Amino acid sequence: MDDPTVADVGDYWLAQIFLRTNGLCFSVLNLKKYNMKNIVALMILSVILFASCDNTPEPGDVTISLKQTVGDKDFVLDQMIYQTNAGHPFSISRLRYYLSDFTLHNSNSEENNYHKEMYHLYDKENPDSYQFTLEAVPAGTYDKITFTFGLDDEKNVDDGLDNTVANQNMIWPIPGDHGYHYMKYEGRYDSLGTGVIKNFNTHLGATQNNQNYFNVTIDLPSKIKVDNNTWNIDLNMDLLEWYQNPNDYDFVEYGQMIMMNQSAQLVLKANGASVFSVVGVSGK
Ligand SMILES: [Cu+2]
Repeated sequence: MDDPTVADVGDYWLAQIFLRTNGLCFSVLNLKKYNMKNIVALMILSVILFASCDNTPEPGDVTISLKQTVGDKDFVLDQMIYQTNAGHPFSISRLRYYLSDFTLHNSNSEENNYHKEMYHLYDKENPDSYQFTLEAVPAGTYDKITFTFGLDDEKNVDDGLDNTVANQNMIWPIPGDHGYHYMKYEGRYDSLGTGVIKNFNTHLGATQNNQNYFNVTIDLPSKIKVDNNTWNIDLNMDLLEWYQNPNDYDFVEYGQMIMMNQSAQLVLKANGASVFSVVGVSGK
């Protein structure tokens, strides 16, 4: 065999660069000669190997679908078919609420949690609001979610949200306060079933400088593995839970308007800890 020429040595290092660049995919390659023909063959081979070895996980989307129940009953408007522990049959005429700042917890490493600063307004009267999507969630395995019920104190200021009619309709009107309602949950109740019908307005928000939003963390019933795919999480609000566990909330005791009643806000906030659950996870 002839001594290596200068060109052959150059070819050798080119080959080395290819080998090292694509090193993950090469285990054994024994090249005797490093002429241009071999280099071309090596390039083609490396492309093939690289493509076949390249299964780097890709981001995906996670859709949150907002559901509601009332105890063991479906949520329907304007039917007096529900009853609180305090003894009042009731119907529901309106439901709007904000959820914000979702975190997906990565079961491999908490450092890789996905966190999105955002807000979403659910409105029973607007089916477009029944779901929203967290886009381009990094690849990973996620096993629980955290979110804020309502709006944190950074968002919950005057003009803190986009200037839409829907947000305008949620503005918190109490003089000296700022921001938006976290929730408008309204209806009628039949006082202790006596036939005396009155309104209730479960309007939650930050009143008199008290921040009443809270965070909720829920373990997913099954893990989601994001890799170039779309997942759906069904997130349920049990509307009856606002009025029980741990406190039996009595419409009569707190009256029709609770926007300036911090003790009512605290009772409802405590009950709010158990209103949310994940009732379904699907994807592939
Ligand atoms: Cu209000």
